[in-house]
Amino acid sequence: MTEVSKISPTQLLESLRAIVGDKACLDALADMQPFTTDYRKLYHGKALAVVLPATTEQVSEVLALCSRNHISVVPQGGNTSLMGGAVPDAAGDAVVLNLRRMNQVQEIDSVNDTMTLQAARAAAETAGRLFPLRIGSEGSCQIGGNLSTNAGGTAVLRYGNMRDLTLGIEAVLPDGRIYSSLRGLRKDNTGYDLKQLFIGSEGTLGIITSAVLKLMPLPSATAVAWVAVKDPHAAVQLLTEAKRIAGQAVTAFELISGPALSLVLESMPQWSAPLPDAHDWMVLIELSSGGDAQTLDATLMRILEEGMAGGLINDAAIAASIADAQAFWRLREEISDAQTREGGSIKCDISIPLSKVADFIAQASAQVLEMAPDARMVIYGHMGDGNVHFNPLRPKHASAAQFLSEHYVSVSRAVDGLAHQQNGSISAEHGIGVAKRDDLLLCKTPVELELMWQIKQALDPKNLLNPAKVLPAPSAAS
Ligand code: 2HG
Ligand code: ZN
Repeated sequence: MTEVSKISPTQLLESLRAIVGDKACLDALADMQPFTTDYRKLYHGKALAVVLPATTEQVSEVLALCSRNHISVVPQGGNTSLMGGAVPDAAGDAVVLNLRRMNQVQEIDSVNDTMTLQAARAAAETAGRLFPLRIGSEGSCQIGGNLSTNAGGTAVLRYGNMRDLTLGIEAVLPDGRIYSSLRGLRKDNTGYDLKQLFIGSEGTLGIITSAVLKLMPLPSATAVAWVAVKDPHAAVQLLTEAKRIAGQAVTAFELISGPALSLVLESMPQWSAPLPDAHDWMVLIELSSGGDAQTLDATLMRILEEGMAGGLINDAAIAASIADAQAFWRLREEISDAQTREGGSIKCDISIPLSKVADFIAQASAQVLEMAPDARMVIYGHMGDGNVHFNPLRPKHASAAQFLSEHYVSVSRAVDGLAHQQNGSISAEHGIGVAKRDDLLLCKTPVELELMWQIKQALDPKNLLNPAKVLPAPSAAS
């Protein structure tokens, strides 16, 4: 139970300003609004103040101050969470701590192949290295948010997610203490791997303020194709063939349903489809390597020819230039924002063992269409990881409010339930936030829930850091 704060709002503001400076502490409603509303405009919270510290020491002092006075803190990076994970609730008794000023690259070590934090891709490229995390919100999300949500995206197939790409972190604990493992070691078996507790914990255990990230060689050749496949089974078979032929060079393998592409083309009429005809299922394949472009082009051609010969592929377009490749990727990356603009999307972020993913899509689609026969089946995602964004969208004739009130609960329960039954996950890469919090009760065992609560209690005994996110209330389990 959180104790009631004894500090007055005026005293709190004065103390926060003494730590971060006047300009970095906002309390006017209009100034705070961008920080208290989530990216999809589904959650509208309130805050006592928004602070924007510039150093780890300032984060530590803010947390210590809030902890002493029993004030909750909601950490925030680029505020791009799709699950409402980075905004406060409507009670108005929390401080939002936004980390956007903490964006310095401290060091790039090109011998050890690591770099210390933020603006990672651009800084890595300047040093002739690749930081391989690739997600749609790249322009606005922040490395701290990527770490706290264990972000994935379109290149996990080749390079892994944030957990795989991180060698060390620095995090401020809820009481202001600072934990650090910024040593850049690739091997270190000295007890528990504490950094992995903070990565993916969505700011409920500590605030990540710095990180040592893995870098990769910058590829010298890239080959991209937009491919119409017979169905999701054929897509899985094509992926297996692609891996057999191209091995490690297979960098991305994204599934896109016909309705997903149509939605993008309707909202961006100036863009064109890569193939002349409409197709029910397509994949976007990217190969990359450190070798020469001709060899990689020939490898891609061989994958496509064998796929055609095997009856897996109906048609394909190969990107003839970097501009073509970017245009293909732009279509893929726009799907999420096109849904946000359209409104009325039921987001299920499923992962399933690859061997079962095509059957899952067929079964889940049949169930959803029985409940909502006119829904647009916006299904897409990172097929290579068995991660499907299964997002039924309102039919054009229904309003978002009408579609969601009628179908949100039953459709997401059915889709998530099917995924859970098949050993899948109900949140492969978007995290839990508030949107999926109570669904953890359905998919985690009592032992898993108990361990999570015990960890939260050990690190944040006053329950002040990003409260009511991720973990369902213990009482909800009984
Ligand atoms: C993507 O892969 C993102 O585009 C967003 O994970 C997915 O909006 C979504 O459901
Ligand atoms: Zn995704």
